Amino acid sequence: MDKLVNLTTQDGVAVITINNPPVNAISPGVPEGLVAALDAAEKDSSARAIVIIGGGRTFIAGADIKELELAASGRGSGPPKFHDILARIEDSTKPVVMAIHGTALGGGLEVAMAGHYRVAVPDAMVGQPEVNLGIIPGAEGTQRLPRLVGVAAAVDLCVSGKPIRAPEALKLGVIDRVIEGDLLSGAVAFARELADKGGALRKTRELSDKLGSEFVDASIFAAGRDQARKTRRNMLAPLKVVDAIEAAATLPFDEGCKKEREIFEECIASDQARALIHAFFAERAVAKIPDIPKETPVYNIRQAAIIGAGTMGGGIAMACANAGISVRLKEVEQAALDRGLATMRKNYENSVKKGRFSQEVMDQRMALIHPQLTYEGFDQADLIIEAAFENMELKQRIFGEIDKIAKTECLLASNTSTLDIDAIASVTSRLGMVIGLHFFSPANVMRLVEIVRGKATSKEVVATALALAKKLGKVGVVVGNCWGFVGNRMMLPYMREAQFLVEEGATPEQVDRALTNFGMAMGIFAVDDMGGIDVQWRVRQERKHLEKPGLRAPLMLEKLFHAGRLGQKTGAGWYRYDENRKAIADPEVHALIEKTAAEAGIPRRRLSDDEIIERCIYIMINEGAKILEEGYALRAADIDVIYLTGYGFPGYRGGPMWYADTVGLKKVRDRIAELHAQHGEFWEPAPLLNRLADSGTTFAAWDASREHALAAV
Ligand code: 3H9
Repeated sequence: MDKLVNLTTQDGVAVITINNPPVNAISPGVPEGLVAALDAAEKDSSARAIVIIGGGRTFIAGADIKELELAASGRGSGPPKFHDILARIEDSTKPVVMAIHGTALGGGLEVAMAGHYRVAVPDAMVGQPEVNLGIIPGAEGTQRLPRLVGVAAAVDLCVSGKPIRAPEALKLGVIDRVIEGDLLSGAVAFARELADKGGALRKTRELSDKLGSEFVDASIFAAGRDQARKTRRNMLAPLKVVDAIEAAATLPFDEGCKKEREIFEECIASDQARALIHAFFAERAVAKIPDIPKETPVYNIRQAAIIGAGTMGGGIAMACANAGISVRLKEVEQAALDRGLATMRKNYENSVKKGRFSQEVMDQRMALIHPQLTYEGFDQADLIIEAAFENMELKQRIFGEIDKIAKTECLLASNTSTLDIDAIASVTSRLGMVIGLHFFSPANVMRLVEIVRGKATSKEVVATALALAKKLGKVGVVVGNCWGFVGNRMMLPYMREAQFLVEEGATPEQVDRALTNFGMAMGIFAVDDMGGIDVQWRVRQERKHLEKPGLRAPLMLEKLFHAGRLGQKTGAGWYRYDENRKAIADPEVHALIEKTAAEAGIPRRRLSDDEIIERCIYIMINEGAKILEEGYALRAADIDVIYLTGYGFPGYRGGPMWYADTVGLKKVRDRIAELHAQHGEFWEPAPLLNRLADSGTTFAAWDASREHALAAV
């Protein structure tokens, strides 16, 4: 028998175990192994029932996404087909019980639903997350799930892609029993009960009582499509999955399956699926650092200490507390500490109100955060994170102080978003223990952490930072130490170009609309107003001496700053804000822009949305190419992950570098060259971009070729 699938017996029940680590994906060989095991189990007269279980840490986490990647890019022999194995399971003459621990996701849940019954441990998760990959369930999930849970719940689960825990799955009807204690023994006992009871086997495909009526379902499908449009803007799969579920409610099972397959094939052939599958693997590749092997020892982070209880410090404290890490939170003044705590409490209360977790959980988390005005207890901390104001002198002073207090094996991290981590480390006696941990606001929510590796940062410290990011539920991306690191370094030219666009004739709202239509979570001017015009202004002052004389400088930032329009916090910036912080286009700003442009002799014209997108996105891509070649990012895909998880770049476009590949690097470079001719130096094509465009290749291919070279480091 194939070693991917094993067959044993326990108490008169055949136990089929899938062993395809790490997550028991349905790779080639697994369906074949399952069929062989089922055949053998049925022939075995001593086995009265069958249990299918996952070996290792999980049940089945889905179809093998590597297979889907091949199918999406037109390689391989097309997307896998699971119909035969599903029918084989469902048509088994002996009761089949699926025993779920870990996750049953996507194809994993689809296999489970072909069983006659399902049991799960309390913390198991089940779901149809395919929309996150730009596809729909393609193994009859859209047909079986509504038969188990009803049309409304199926629409919700498939459109949101969110997995649910076993107790909720039980309530909905996805599973039949929650097993406390040993899963296999519980599943075997349940299978024996079923065999004792006898009678016809329950086949999911034959159920219909939850499929509803045409009249009721119509409003559910309409609401589902609304939900898809709102929560998954511009995406194909979340809308299409509703069509597939509609087929389940209106067509016989086999025809519904055919319809599902057509839609699945349409989705997997889309740019969106390719981009989202790229994003899936890119997110996992970032943790692989060529000179830092997986076995690198890491420091155990049990106690953290944070300096600064402002927006960043408070958010980081919450992120730590959410992961069960106790935190000392230091401020200089009681009032600031009180403000920080009040904000944290309010954030937690909102989560409790929304039902995300209970009051008890909130109390536990708040109890892990210890506010204080001194360095008391900092000598016990495993990690100290400085989250003070973005100022080198201040940061160096703090690092000088904590270096004296912290124990030798304590990591010293700065949450700086732009500053030189080596200069910060230089005031300490432990260069190897210093690292940048650039969290993004709100730090308790945003998934990205840029891990800034200084020239002396030790491998163990980098490995610890990566492990910590994972523990906090975040994505840590290791970046080099240059101004703004990767994310903000690319953001600077993006913001500058957006200002040039309004000086030349666009309005802030036109630019923002074009960007959000492109898929960005927020427009750049809305981002500016949220972060604070004063913050931008201060960054500019610090870098003014680096600006070449004679080069065009954006004009509006100064004007807004001196007009006291500092963004949301003053009720006005690029926009005006009402009492609910809703942005409203402001004729005063339009007038100020027109006056500024006239004074500077900048001719104004009508700009197309296409030009806005090209100038905002291509300028980032060009900077990204420079960053890559200079070695501040390891891979183009790392830059993508930074923009997808920290800057609201749309997942279905795969990140800026992937997007450049899909447009075609030659096309991108030629347009950049045109803009260079029109607008000068800022647009000089990056040498790497020139080379890749000339040789007709892609950033993805460059990553792949370098991956071999890096592996040899
Ligand atoms: C589907 O099922 C389509 C069907 O409807 C029908 C088709 C016809 N395949 O995330 P981790 C790898 S679509 C291949 O770090 P965690 C992953 O790349 C699929 N590989 O662990 C990584 O490899 P490496 C629907 C997979 O504990 C390693 O496993 N299912 C797959 O943080 C560890 O992953 C999903 O969308 C896969 N399906 O999280 C679930 N899954 O070590 C996708 C994982 O070489 N998976 N790998 O970098 C997940 O959400 C998480 O991996 C999971 C574990 C929650 C399971």
